[in-house]
Amino acid sequence: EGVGVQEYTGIKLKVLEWPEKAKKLIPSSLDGANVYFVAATLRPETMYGQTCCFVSPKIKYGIFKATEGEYLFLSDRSARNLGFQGLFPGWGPLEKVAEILGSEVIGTVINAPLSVHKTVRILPMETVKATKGTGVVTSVPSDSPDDYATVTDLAKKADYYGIEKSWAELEIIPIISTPKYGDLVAPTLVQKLKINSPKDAKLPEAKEEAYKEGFYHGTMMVGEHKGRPVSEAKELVRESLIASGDAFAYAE
Ligand code: A2H
Repeated sequence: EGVGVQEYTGIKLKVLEWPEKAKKLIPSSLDGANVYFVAATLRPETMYGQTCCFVSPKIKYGIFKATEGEYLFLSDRSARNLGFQGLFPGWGPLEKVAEILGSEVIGTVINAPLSVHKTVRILPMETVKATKGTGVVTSVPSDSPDDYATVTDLAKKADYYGIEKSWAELEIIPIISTPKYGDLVAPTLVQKLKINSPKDAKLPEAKEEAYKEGFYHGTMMVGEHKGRPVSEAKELVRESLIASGDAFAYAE
């Protein structure tokens, strides 16, 4: 990290319904416009398995104008970065139209592109870093140990987190099959390494192992590229998400 450039995919999750607490923070100029949470991912081929989308309750986010009638929910830091990549009209930081704390958008109903679960919720993740990506992380608990550890914890302590338990318990669908860890890589690794919290020190190791096994030895189990190696499907899924307008490529 800190060396070289990461090629991220920004996944656009369209807002279908804001929670009551967020409604009063959204300016009326956005009535009728589309607002998207932008999740930064390095694994676009896993988007079939999204079950929710995370923000940090403590991070300050903004809603920024991308084009006419299209607005993006992301961190201030990423709005500054994205404004210089020629993705949207104009040059320079995107125009901010609202300021919102992550905790205020928990429960937002959004559309998850490509996912078997079309409609998911925004949920809290305390380990989201303000210094990386967009500060929004879409959750794929089948293949990301961090995401699996977080949804497990959210379901266990739903009251503490102020969410409905059912929001964190969408079915975890197998999307990638591997020789070593079967077709649910993240849950298998989390159990094997006896990880029992989203802050467990063994998570980086699990994440590294899940990534290697999935990318080099995984086979797609769903979607247009079912049966193809993950190493080939990754770029193809990314291109089709971009072509359909559900994602954009960016660097940081
Ligand atoms: B990945 P790297 Cl299925 N804070 O997407 C914490 N984590 C963040 C983040 C932030 N601000 N921004 C992005 N991320 C996550 C999918 C996925 C990811 C799977 C498996 C592994 C995986 C679904 N979540 O990441 O430190 C995002 O989660 C492990 C490589 O720059 C993003 O890709 O390598 C990844 O971390 C980028 O982390």
